[in-house]
Amino acid sequence: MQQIEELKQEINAYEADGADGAEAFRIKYLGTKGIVKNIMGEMKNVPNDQKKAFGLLVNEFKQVAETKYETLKAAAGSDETSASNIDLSLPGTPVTVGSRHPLSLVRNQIVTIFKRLGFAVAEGPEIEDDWHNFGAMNLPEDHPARDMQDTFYINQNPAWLLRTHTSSVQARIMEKQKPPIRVICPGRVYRNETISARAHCFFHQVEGLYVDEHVSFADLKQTLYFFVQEMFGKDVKVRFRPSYFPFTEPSAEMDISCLICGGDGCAVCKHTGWVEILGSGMVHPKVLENFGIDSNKYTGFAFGMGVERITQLKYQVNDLRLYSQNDVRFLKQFTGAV
Ligand code: 2NL
Repeated sequence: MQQIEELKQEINAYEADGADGAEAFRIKYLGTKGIVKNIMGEMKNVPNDQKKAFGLLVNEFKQVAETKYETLKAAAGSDETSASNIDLSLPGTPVTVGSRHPLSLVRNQIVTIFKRLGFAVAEGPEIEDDWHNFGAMNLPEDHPARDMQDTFYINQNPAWLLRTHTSSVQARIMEKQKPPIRVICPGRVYRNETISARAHCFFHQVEGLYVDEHVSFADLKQTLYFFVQEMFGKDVKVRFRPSYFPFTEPSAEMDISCLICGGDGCAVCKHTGWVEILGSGMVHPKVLENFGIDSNKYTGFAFGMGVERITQLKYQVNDLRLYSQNDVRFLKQFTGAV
């Protein structure tokens, strides 16, 4: 009984800060292993003639503890909402400022340059049918690109696939629109590759198409030369190498002089002084005829480039996986880039 009296005084003098302090009080005195429970357990040791008096005292003690707990809890609640406790002179909580993804930055730069040349921008579905992705583009039925090993087909309906290039978007434009057509199509494309530093199962492409009367290979060369000068600076040199695509004839790949060594030869250009940046060509007459465009009256050029590749050259990103790992240490390096 003497001890209970001391504990009561201890409770009255108890000071606690905030919700955590109130909770600590509850656990100490009112918890399942707390002091109140403990004292109640002492009842069995109290002589019979004193049990009644002890019981009254314990009940009173319990009430004192409960009242104190309610008081502490109320004080903690009002603490948090009370304006007088806010120190307005403290610095604010820092907000992490995000930045645009490097691929978005470079795609925007590419799009802006072609817009200035009068190109419209078009987007289309990432899930396509065989016709828009392959057939209309003059890829024969047995072309290796159509192979399961190279293209993702949709299990539920193998007539659908993930587009392997954004040519399917230009196909949808030519379906609806008659020449003149001047359009660029940025977007994500998919290829069934084993992921490594140099290959991924998806990448980002910008394709362009220009169809009108009298469009020539000279137009193609000058347009793409203008593009790389705007993108990489006036000092850049270009060269075209003959190539092959089923949807263009003739076809050419374009190289630019190596930005790292200025053409002297280094690891990036594999000591050739040149790096490949895009594929291009004159639109195959069959592709035009697939959309009812008279290939005797109209000609066109088309090109396609990988945004990852352009970004690699512009920002020296040497592992493709960095683009999709979402590592902020990588992404933060592009804060402030426009
Ligand atoms: C590439 C190379 C290329 C095209 C894409 C194209 C589109 C139409 C008609 C004809 Cl609608 N051609 N696109 C032409 C040549 C090359 O892409 O993307 N390399 C990464």
